[in-house]
Amino acid sequence: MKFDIVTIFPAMIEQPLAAGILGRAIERGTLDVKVRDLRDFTTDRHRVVDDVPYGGGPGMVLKPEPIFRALDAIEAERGRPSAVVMTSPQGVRFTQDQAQRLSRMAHVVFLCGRYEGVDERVRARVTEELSIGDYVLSGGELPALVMIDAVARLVPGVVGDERSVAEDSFSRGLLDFPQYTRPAQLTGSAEALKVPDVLLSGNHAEIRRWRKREALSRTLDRRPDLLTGASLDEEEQEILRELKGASHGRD
Ligand code: J9Q
Repeated sequence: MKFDIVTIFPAMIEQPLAAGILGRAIERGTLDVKVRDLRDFTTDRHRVVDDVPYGGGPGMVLKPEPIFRALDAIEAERGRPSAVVMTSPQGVRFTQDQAQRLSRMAHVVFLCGRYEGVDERVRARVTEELSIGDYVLSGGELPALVMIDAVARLVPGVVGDERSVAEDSFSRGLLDFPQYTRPAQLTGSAEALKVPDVLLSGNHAEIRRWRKREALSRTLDRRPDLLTGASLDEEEQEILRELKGASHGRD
């Protein structure tokens, strides 16, 4: 899958993408990522990318022409992209479903907005505006990285073990069950820090059922909103009924 990212802070994108799972996928060629410095698409001596807002007010607004030239260059060099995403607080919320949808595309361009704003005429070249949540940020670089990470993980071959993608918490619609690794008992520690016996039992049917119960119990407790959209099998529905029954009068 191809990604192009248009930004005034290329280092903010390049360094994080070079690390970890995505970095390896880029090395292997499974992902083809090009970071574009918006200043390279200016034509004036001072490489100016922003200007004061018409009508007055504080802050600077990203100028349209460098952005148009960057998008034209991307299309000339790499072909017509499947989507041009602008990261913006005014966007539709980016969710796992949005990540799934974008991961099926061949080529996605990310335009990193600025806190102060982007000239409205840029929206004519943008196919979608996406937000990662309701908080004030200085720019769209971190949101673009969040989206690229979530999308790229879903591209076949990016994550080594396909099972971790399929079983991933938000793909399943539930929160994760608790995980433990060795040692089974922390020396000198209380009972509470012991790994649950069921996980050491070797009884895989019991382990599966315990994990389902823990995932459902956590989700019911912390994110009951997720249960509306989760697709639960027969066993999970039964466990959930038990958990709901047991919780009556205790909330
Ligand atoms: C560009 N706050 O915030 C949440 N999702 C995207 C953003 C954002 C921001 C400022 C500039 C994007």
